[in-house]
Amino acid sequence: MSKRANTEPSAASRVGNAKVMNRLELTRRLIATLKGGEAVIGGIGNTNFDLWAAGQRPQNFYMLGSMGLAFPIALGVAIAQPQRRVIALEGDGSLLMQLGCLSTIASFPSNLTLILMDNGIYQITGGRPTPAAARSDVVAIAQDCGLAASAWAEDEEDFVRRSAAAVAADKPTLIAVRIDDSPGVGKPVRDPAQIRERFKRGIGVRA
Ligand SMILES: Cc1ncc(C[n+]2csc(CCOP(=O)(O)OP(=O)(O)O)c2C)c(N)n1
Repeated sequence: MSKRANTEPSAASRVGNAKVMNRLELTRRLIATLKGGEAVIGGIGNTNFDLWAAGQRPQNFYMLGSMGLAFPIALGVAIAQPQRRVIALEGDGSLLMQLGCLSTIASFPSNLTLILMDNGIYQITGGRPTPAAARSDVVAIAQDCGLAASAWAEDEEDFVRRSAAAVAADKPTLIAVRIDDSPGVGKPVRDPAQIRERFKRGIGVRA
């Protein structure tokens, strides 16, 4: 594990006793709890790769290209389909690109759950620490933005419990997890039109 990842005391102190976990393991556990129709939006890079590796559901959307768009795209899906539960997976560096979306999301009565995979680094582009890594608590930020029930998951079982409760709730919530610096595993097809069309069929807006 890199010395810059979530092993430094400064990072540990801002997230309490949360265990350092593995993105793929958590993604698999999350997918295993789903009932079937939930839309799942993966962010650019590793969250996307591990979502692909956890099983290629037609209700999954794999963001390519720009950081920070998983949560905003998921908000759009949640607004368009209020009966559907929507879950978005994003990296901590990517969220920094669109931090304001948390306030926007909190202002909608929403069927949306946000999962924040926090390794403290921009893993996929070389592992540099994010500017927030040593000083900012993303759960405190989310709570102050209005996502009041947001929380750190302490371990894998706590993650499953908290994410299932958040998905079932009628308000948007962010669940953050500390993760290690493992790269994502899957290799999603890099064809935006194909990803879009499959997702549209998966959520019933394309025959
Ligand atoms: C707007 C934008 N800036 C920069 C990049 C290049 N880039 C792609 S992924 C990435 C790092 C992502 O970091 P994070 O979201 O923390 O995920 P991790 O790689 O740590 O899993 C960067 C800098 C990009 N794709 N889009």
